[in-house]
Amino acid sequence: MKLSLTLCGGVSAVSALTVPFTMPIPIEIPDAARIFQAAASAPALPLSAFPKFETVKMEDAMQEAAADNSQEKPKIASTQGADAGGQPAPNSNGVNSQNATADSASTDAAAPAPVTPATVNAATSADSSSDDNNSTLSAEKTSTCGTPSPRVEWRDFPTRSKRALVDAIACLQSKPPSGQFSPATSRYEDFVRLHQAWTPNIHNNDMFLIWHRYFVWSFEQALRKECGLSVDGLPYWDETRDAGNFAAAPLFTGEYFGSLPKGNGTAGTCITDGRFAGTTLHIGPGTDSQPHCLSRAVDEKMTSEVNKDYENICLSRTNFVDFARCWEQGPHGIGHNSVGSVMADVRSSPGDPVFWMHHLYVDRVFSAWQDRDTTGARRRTIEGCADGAKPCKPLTLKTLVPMAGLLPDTTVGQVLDSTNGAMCYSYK
Ligand SMILES: [Cu+2]
Repeated sequence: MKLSLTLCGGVSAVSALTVPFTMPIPIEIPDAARIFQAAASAPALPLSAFPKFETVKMEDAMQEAAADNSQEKPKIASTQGADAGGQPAPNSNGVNSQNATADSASTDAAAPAPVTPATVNAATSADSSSDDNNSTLSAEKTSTCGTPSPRVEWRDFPTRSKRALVDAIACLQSKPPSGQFSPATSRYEDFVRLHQAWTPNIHNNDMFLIWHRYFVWSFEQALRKECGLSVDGLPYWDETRDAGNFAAAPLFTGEYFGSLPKGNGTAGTCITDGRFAGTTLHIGPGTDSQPHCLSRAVDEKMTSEVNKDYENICLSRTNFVDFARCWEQGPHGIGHNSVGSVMADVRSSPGDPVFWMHHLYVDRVFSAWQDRDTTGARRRTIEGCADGAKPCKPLTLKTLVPMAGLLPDTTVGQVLDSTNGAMCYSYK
């Protein structure tokens, strides 16, 4: 089994999937232990207030890829991205060991909606009706959607569409929450809260790419249906074009996502320009929910690691599990951590709207990896684990991809091919 890699904290990379998809009650931190108090004007996050993304250095990823070619697979010796402030590095759940116990207890707790009994039953029946060897789509699934919605690089997205996009995101931030994702204070924060609550299920495991693909699609549908976004397609941000100088990337401007400043000592810098200037976030840091400003803290030395070489190392991996881990803990995680502050918060990073441009890029490369196999097999087959048991329950095309009501739950087989299933888009 390829996912036997042990990560820091001694937790198997797939053990995160042992927790069910339920909405945990937010962790209550006693007042005396609060890192900061809610203030009239929301403060920036101390950068030590949350666990960051777990990452792997490019040299280690390269070594592993090379070893794989020679049929030898050593463990990766070192990880980077340990928390600032001397905290322990996050374990595979993206939760540092200090609060891992409380966190998993919370995640296991049955919860306030949104996961309805119907959802849970759907999960059970979808899986139980599946043949565990069902890793290939049946022959009848050959039709494609109509005209796939085109996804293009940010620089190729029309100016008018860029404006419409940031307006629609701001619109979602101004809409009331559904009430299904307490303590979200806006419709936008419904998405942040779901990501925060389910982090152990959707990171550092084989569900990562698939779940986030459908999560981004769900967000897009909300922008369109609830905020009237009518642009053709969506943009992704090809971060490799700005490696080493993210701050100059054309989306970090006063017209769109605001600037990308360095941190402010041990805290992020509140964003005061762009469409999201002065935004107060209410989900995070980490598993908490305290008002804080939208903040960033770029590390350009780290952004230089989000480059084509690293992307190509991951793209060269020949099976899904190896590619997924390389990509998640490589440029995906490094991109998050290097934008910094809110974006570096594993749990609550969707609080920064640039999260979506980042994850569109993550999905773009996933799609490119799938297309590398010209037989289309990577759009029709899956492998890996659906839980953390040993031996694990195999991930199959019928494994549920739950979305807690943001969109109807679907299955892996409906998400693997973005032009044949639950979605309809393609990258240009
Ligand atoms: Cu995520």
